[in-house]
Order: sequence, then C-alpha cells, then structure tokens
Amino acid sequence: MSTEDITIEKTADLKISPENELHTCALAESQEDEYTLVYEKPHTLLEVNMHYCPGCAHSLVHKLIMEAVEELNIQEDTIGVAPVGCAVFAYHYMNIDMQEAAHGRATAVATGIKRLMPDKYVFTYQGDGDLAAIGMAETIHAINRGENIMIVFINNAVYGMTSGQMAPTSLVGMKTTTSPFGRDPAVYGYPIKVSELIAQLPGAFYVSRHTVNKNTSVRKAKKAIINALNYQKLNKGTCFVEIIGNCPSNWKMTPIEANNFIDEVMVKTFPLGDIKLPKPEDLIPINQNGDK
Ligand SMILES: Cc1ncc(C[n+]2csc(CCOP(=O)(O)OP(=O)(O)O)c2C)c(N)n1
Ligand code: SF4
Ligand SMILES: [Mg+2]
Repeated sequence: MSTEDITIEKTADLKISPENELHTCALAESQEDEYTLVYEKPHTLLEVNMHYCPGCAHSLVHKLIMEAVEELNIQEDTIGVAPVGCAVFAYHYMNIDMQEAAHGRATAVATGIKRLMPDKYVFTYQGDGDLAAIGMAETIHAINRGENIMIVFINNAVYGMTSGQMAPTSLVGMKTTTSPFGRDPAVYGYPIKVSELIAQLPGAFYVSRHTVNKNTSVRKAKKAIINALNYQKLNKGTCFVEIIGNCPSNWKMTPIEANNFIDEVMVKTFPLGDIKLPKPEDLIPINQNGDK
C-alpha cells in the first residue's frame, strides 16, 4: 500500500469534532446531511497557518480576541497594535487593522491611534519582555493617563522569541538562559506582579488575570477580553487583561507539562481573577468630552 492510500483511508475515518476542525471544512460539503457544524474558528482570523510552537498560548489568545471581535461585530472598528516577541506576526493572523510597534512602545503607539480615532476599539498585544521590561515606562504612563485602550499582556515569564532569557516576571528560582542556576532575588530582584502594580493607578479601569490552560480558564479569559472591549465604550480608563501564557519550548516541557506547571507553580506567584473591577457608578456611560 502506498503512502497516498494510507492518507485517503485515514481521512475517510475522521469524525467531525472540535478537535479536528480543520477536517470539518473538507468533509462539510460531502457529509452536510449527516453532521451539524457545532464549532468553527472565527472569520476574523485569517486562513493561514500560525508559526507558534505546539502548546503555545499565543495562538489561543489570538483566537479568543478575534472571537470577541466577531461576536461584538466590531471587526471594521478594531485596531490592534502588535508587539516585538513571538507574537510579532500577530498582524498576519488577525483580520483587522493592525499596526506594528517597536519593542515596548505599543501602548504609546496605541495612545496616538486612539486619540486620533476615539470611536475605534484599540488594543495592544504584548509579552512580558515587551511590556514589563523595555516598555514598563510606556505601560505605566499610558495607564496613569487612563488611555482608553485594552492591553492584553501575555506573561510567560521569559523572553520567548529570543530563546528564553529571564524576564521581569520570571519566577524566583526559575532557570532561564540568563539565570541558569535559577532566579536569585538577591541578584536579580523579584518577579514583578504587573497587574497588581498597575491596578494602583487611578487610570486603570479594569484589571484581570487569567490562564488558557484548560477549558474553564479559556472561557473566563474570553469573558475578560469581551468585558475589556465593552468597557472601552465608556471612555473611563485602561482595561488590562493579563494571561499567564504557556511557553513549553523555553520552559523545556511538553505542552501538557506546561499546562500543569501553570496550575501547580505559576499561579502561586500570579493569582488568578479580577484585580480591579469598575465601581457600579463608573458603568454610567460618558461621552468623549467627559460630560455625563
Ligand atoms: C529595542 C529592541 N531590543 C531588543 C530586541 C530583541 N527582542 C526581540 S523579542 C524580545 C523578547 C520578547 O519577549 P516577550 O515580550 O516576553 O515576548 P514572548 O516572545 O515571550 O512572547 C527581545 C528582547 C528588539 N527586537 N528590539
Ligand atoms: S517560544 Fe514560547 S512563546 Fe514563543 S512560540 Fe514557542 S512556545 Fe510560544
Ligand atoms: Mg514572554
């Protein structure tokens, strides 16, 4: 039997399920009567293969943001700012207007975009090296000004793209390529809890931390993204959604081990949940001039 024959046999055996969605399209036409489509990826994601490693959080969070944009029907009105880091090609995947920003400068770039086009939904997508190292000043000042944007912060505790150097969020004792014996606070300081830090700023309207390592967490993360986009209509300040992201490649783990590592280790330093919620009286809409 040739390789071609084997492929044909396997394809014919496939059943449609969320796990093999790619095959759903291929089979949909011929088996339309037999199967009901229960899941498909959002049309706001482009039909291209992503470059991320297996088990990486970036692809999943891209999908969640794009699902939120599709469900809120704001595709034409959303502008994303892509980072430097593994997610540098976010603009190849998200089917919305996108702007690339230099390392750490995404919130400054988003500030300019939002101020010029206040009716648009503007968000940045940034890793921990980008946002919390080189871009910490921009991040704090943008939130302190209460810029009316959403910041999606992917905290995988390393500089993923450049081969796993220590990030401001690397855990105490964590081995990275620049802390090969583990992060020693006496030498390198402590992991910065960015969400707790920026929640102190009056300009921070909504701050929430999530994971995407299991189904329930994914649903909560998506809800936080939807909240953050919806709150942008209120013009009351910055919404910050932190995702503790898996980086199996640099953590030197399998995707499953990385999922478990988040639950067993990461969340002890970075507890999950809402860190700052709007007060009920803050949920009364105001216009762009600040008049009630
Ligand atoms: C001004 C500048 N300094 C350094 C770099 C090199 N660089 C590219 S990606 C990166 C780290 C990105 O890490 P992070 O933001 O955590 O993203 P991840 O890859 O982990 O998703 C660095 C240091 C750069 N591109 N530009
Ligand atoms: S190196 Fe880490 S962050 Fe980068 S794509 Fe791979 S798993 Fe994702
Ligand atoms: Mg990182």
